[in-house]
Amino acid sequence: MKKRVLALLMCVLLVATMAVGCGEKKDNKDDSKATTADSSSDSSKDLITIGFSQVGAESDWRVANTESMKAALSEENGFKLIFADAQQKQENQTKAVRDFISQEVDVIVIAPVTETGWETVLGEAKDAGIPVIIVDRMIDVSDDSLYSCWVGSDFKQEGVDAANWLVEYMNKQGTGDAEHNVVVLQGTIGSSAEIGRTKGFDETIAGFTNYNVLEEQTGEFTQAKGQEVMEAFLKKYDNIDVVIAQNDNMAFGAIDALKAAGKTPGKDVVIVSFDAVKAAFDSMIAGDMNVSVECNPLHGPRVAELAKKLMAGETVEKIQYVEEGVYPAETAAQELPNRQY
Ligand code: GZL
Repeated sequence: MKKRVLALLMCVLLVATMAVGCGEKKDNKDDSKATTADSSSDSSKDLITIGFSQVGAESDWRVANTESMKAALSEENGFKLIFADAQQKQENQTKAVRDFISQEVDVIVIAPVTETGWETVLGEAKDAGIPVIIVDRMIDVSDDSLYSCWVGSDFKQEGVDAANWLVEYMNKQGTGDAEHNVVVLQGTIGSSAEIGRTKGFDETIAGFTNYNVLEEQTGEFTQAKGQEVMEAFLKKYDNIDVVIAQNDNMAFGAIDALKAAGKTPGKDVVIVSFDAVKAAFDSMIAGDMNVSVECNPLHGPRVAELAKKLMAGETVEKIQYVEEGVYPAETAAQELPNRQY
């Protein structure tokens, strides 16, 4: 009898021990889940989640812009970045913004491919209470409460600076009064960079009747398309002596087309470009390009600062221009070491 009682007691003891153990494991499991949740909720609580819709990777400028944004919107700087590359298609940006809204990000940042088509989706972001920062190119909306602020360049001024540099250069060459025949490789049609640079250049050069703009056509801001359009221009016109390329990558394509046609870019055909990326300085040092009008892509730190201010409930300045200059070939060698992109 005693043995049975003892055996029974042992069984009860064993079952009790197992129950407590599971409980502990469960509790531990719960605790571990709680710990993970706490730490992840702690970490997610601390980090500002940014949904960033980028135009694409079409140019050296864009690559530098993306690098600047990713470096500034890093975890060590207090951000969780969700990055979406639109591959130069606005429909991809609209989808990305809707994804950000469904993920309930804290701030949406958009580098818009083109200026129009933003009312609906930004209305959805506003209804969701998510602030929007526009960076680089601008958007054209009737209600500017759809975005909190914009950081970028004065594209029209860039176009004016290019025209003024060209006229001054030709005057210095002693051909200021001669007839000059200009072709323009435009950026993505409808993008602020294209709209501003075209308007600024065209309106300024129209004041000089000896400058004839033969044709303007988009090279989509890419080197390949820029070369293709320049080849077509060379088949159509035999008197081109100025090429305005609305970014350096299209200028590189135009330079290749001119050399293939037996021309000497930088000498018998003046090459005026925009962006002023490092490769443009190499091209100017090689004598292929005459000037590059800077377009500063280093928006990351400013966007990071703006996002933190918006999350802190501060109001921020609506329109914020970045600093830029004009870089002629004559100073390219001394400037190149200072270039950050
Ligand atoms: C300008 C930017 C333009 C660059 C191009 O701010 O939007 O897009 O000039 C880039 O190189 O593709």
